[in-house]
Amino acid sequence: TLAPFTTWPWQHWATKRPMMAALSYGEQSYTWQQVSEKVEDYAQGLLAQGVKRDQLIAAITPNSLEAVWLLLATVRVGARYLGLNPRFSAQELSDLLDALQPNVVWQAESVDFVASAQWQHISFEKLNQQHLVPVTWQPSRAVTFTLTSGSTGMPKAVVHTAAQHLASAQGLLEKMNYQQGDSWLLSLPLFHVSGMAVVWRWLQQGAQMAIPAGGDLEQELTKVTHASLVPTQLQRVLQAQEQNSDDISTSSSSLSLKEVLLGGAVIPTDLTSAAEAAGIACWCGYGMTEMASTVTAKRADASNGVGQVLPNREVMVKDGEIWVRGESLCLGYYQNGTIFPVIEPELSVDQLSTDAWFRTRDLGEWQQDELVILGRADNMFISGGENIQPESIEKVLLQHPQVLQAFVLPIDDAEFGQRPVAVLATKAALSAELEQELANYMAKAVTRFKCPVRYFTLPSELMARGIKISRAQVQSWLRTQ
Ligand code: 4YB
Repeated sequence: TLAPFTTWPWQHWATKRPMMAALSYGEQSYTWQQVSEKVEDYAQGLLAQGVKRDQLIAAITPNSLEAVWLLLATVRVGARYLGLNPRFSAQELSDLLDALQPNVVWQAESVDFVASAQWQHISFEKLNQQHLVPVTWQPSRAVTFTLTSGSTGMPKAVVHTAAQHLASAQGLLEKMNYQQGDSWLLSLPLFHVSGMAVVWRWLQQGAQMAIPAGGDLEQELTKVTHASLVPTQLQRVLQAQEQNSDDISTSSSSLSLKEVLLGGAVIPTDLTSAAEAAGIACWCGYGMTEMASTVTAKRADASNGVGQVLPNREVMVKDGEIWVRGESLCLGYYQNGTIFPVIEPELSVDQLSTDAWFRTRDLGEWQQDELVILGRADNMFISGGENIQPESIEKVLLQHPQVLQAFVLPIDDAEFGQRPVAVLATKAALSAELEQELANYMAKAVTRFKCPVRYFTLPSELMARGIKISRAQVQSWLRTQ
């Protein structure tokens, strides 16, 4: 039951509710009418610079008002938007541009990287032409390429249509309550599916979206009703609140928040109960780029599951692995100018069928009607003949009051083949005493072979360059220790 858009969602809302607030950025705000006009302006600008339908526009930018205009204008002219993390190294960015061959590149002024002159750069020069944009609303057109980093190698570019994004949004919004007067903070990057999904929920619902204008997340959260957060962001917000708890004005500050959607990584129940106690209604989600974000969700409770499957998707657990499909499943991965199906090669009979399942490589099980994520198949290692699923140990470490983030990784061992070590972010610095305390705690909590044999401090240079710390990067840092 998708909202029957017969035109671009922003034009739909510009007709239905022209004067209603739609978008805000700091002190600036735009009604649906104004959003629609801006998108037309920027679309004209793109056409004037030679952008054509089906072309690929790479945007190297943090979240900004301009990034949102560019995204919508790209969709408007029938082209495709590819967001690139401005904090990638120059080498990584050049490699990605070489691999994906965008037709044009746009970089925010704040971005240091200088893309080679081989790429045509576009700008936001104002254009007063009144050309007709010769593209009509077709929900089945590919509109976005969203990068997803596998466990190794180059990130993959996941291709979605507008219909797939809207199906994802619509299904989630049957559970979460996001209405016309509500505002969802674009609190995660547009170059990641979690940020992209915020935009499509906004478009689906005709509600409001807020683009953060400053660097202070806690401050931004006081102005909105909804936000998408990874668990570490919520953790930092709660910590900041704790520190300000003497100050009445800030301690009650996040109470305009009605609902927060969490996801992207293990969501500790300690964290959600602390947030709920502070008056923040938490939703726990499980999703992935290929499915245009959330697949299952629930209101946070005492159990560590990720809830039930949302409308428009299906989940199957087969031999301990999670498989997914549905209306939000992407068209495929983009490589060498072609879109390849994301489904497994061994399922080639189904390859062209619309009901093929995507194998997530996440391990999971059903517990009392809800899905529980047990880790990723490719993280498993063997120590002295025993299978070790690092996430099961990380979960226990995270329950220790001093532990903020935990990675359990294998190191080579002459006797056991491999043994687990822990790389941690802790509240207080990791002293010999704290290490001993953790070792004692773990000895009581898990079987002997699962006890980390060493503890390391997570180096700050590995922390959050994107929205997640890459396990592969922690592993390669560990090799240098
Ligand atoms: C998990 C996990 C979980 C993902 N427990 N492992 O709109 C949203 O749904 C949203 C809101 C807030 C924050 C993030 C999101 C997302 O979209 C997250 C989607 C995502 O992380 N996509 S990804 O392609 O970068 O990674 C997918 C992988 O992440 C999954 O295959 C899992 O391994 C892991 N993951 N949610 C444990 N709740």
